Amino acid sequence: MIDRIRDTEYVTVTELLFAVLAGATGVAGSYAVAGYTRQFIVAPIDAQVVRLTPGSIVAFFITNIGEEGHLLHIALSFCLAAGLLGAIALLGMRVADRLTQSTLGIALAGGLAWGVTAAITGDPVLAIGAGAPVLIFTAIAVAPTADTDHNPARRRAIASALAFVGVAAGIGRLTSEEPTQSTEADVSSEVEQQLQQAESQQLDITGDVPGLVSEIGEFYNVDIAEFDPEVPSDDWSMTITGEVGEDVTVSYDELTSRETEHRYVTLRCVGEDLNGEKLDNAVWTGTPIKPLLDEADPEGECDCAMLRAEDDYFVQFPVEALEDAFLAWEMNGQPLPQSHGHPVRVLVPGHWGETNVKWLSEIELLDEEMDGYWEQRGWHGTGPVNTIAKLWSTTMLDGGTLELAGHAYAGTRGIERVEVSTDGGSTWQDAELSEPLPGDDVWRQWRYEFTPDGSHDVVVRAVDGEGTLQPEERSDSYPSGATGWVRKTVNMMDASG
Ligand SMILES: Nc1nc2c(c(=O)[nH]1)N[C@H]1C(S)=C(S)[C@@H](COP(=O)(O)O)O[C@H]1N2
Ligand SMILES: [Mo]
Repeated sequence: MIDRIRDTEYVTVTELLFAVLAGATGVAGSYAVAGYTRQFIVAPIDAQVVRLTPGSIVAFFITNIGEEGHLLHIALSFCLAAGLLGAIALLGMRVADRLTQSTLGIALAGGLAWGVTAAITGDPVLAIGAGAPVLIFTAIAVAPTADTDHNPARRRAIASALAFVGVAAGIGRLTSEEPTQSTEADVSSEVEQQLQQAESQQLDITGDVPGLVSEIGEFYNVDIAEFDPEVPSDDWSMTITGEVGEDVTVSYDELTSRETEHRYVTLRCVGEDLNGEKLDNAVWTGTPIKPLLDEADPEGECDCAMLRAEDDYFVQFPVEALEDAFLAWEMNGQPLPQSHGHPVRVLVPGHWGETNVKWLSEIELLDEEMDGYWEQRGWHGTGPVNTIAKLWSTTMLDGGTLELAGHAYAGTRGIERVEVSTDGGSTWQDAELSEPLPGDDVWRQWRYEFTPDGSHDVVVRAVDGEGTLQPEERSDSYPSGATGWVRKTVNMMDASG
């Protein structure tokens, strides 16, 4: 009723409904053609949301919600994207109504939805994915049949919008999949040798524990942005600038033609839980950064460097730590995957994950210290890693014994010993350890088998290569990395996996 006696001044319920449908299908259409990439309309909006969220709020979410906090900004960004496209559709409907010019209104809505999406994603072709559904639903909305209550046409529109969103979500999933390297890149014989060495030194563990080299698809991932930068190798360059004798810029070709090394390097995130799984190891191919730094001739007052990346990430730490660092362009013999920093990332031996800048674009030598992205948010994660022994599996074996296993890591200090207690810490035994892999910054696997008798309070702890025992005192990961010994109560009956 309201619809029919309305004044053209006001937005009708029907129009609002169709605006919502246009917004939702526009986002879905964009996802279908672009996948979960930077060309998806939500991506640039999310980047703005992340940029504009004050650090104190981010720190609050990290401490109170943790990992799932990022779902909030993603959900908000989806709503903003749908709201933007919906508002554009509504504008088209109002123009159609006020000027009694349906075609003009429809074209305006479709054109604006396309244009705005193209402008913010930078991809005019894929922006059609957002523009087309907005145009179609604006057209349905201004058609004469749409404007009555309890209209089957309206119901049909809702049903088809839902169906469209469903199908588009399915297609978008397929579009999102990182192209699998169909032709495995030629793995150099040195990398092949290192992968084999890691495999041969692996302990014979029955439980589900990663090998000494993590699979690329299983290597953990921490990104400040929901959508990874896409940087073609040919477009990449990195500049060392600031307080230097001379700016030095290298292109990808120049970098990869320098002295090449293959190193085992382990990474661990300062934000992970004590027994968390943000700890992995790979064989990385790259070149030492020291010769490049020497060319630039750092002369800053504070001997500190600010590293910046294509995703606007930045982190600052002493030049001294940078001198031992490595610029990597391959991981386990494959080109660096997009999610791990393609085309070039930094690997800093023994320091927390956050210093290992992905998608590196600039190294600026500073005159005075400045906080990096995480330090602005209260973390202290640029220094050396804490010592940790993980208890990643407890497995009942056929013979009635219980197998305990995991990895231990202490950065450049190395791991000398892992000790296991099955009585809550009263007595300790040495675990079996994998032979150390060559390298300054590599984890070791450990394994311990015993015959359980009822319930056991299992505790594990490591001793680093300097003979220092992993501290017992417990603290949360925020702000300086979790400390304490991993403990777990195991019952003979329920131990598995
Ligand atoms: N450019 C950039 N580099 C980055 C990050 C990031 O968000 N952006 N995250 C850092 C953090 S907190 C960690 S723990 C490691 C994780 O590296 P990975 O995702 O390859 O495991 O990358 C570091 N380098
Ligand atoms: Mo991290």
